[in-house]
Amino acid sequence: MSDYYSQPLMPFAITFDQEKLALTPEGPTLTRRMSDLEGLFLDGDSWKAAAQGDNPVVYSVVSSPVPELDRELPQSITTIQPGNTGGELWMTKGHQHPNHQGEIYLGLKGTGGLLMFDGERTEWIDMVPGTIGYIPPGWAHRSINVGADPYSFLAVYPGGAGHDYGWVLEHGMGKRAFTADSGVDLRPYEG
Ligand code: M6P
Ligand code: ZN
Repeated sequence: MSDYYSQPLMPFAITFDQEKLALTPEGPTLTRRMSDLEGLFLDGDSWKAAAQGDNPVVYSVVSSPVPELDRELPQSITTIQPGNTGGELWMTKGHQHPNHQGEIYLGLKGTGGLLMFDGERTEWIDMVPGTIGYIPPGWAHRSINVGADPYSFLAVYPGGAGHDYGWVLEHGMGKRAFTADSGVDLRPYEG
């Protein structure tokens, strides 16, 4: 692996399989279970029961083999399962980019939301297949599945962007997304 990445990458094609929502060639994959989402759901008791119970997979991330290095442009597909914990819709951990670089998300399948927070303002973009959500520099971002089926999106981001998860634990995301009879109930963060 390290030898491979020590050479500049040559141009290459990546196959996007629309059925399997997979990228070939494949890079690293990431699976996040409920136990990986400590401190994120408002209802900590429900989170603990789920994490200590069947500890379901909440989301997974597959990627192409473009490395997370400065000036590279990695891509990944995240699939969030449908569900809620204490009424709060299943979501990614969410992160800030330490050097405030931008990112784009493209909705692929299912319905979701892109929640962004710059420390003061909160923005929400409804994500359906074909929606490009633009994450400007300095906005922390979290994705949420608002539907009854898995929600998948493609991300393209600067390789040196990094993932600051502590920022979200410290500052929150401005709002939380809960189940509602129709759509999503966005509530102020509190806790
Ligand atoms: C997208 C990208 C990735 C990110 C993933 C999961 O695919 O933004 O960089 O890792 O979503 O989100 P998180 O890292 O917040 O768990
Ligand atoms: Zn990001």
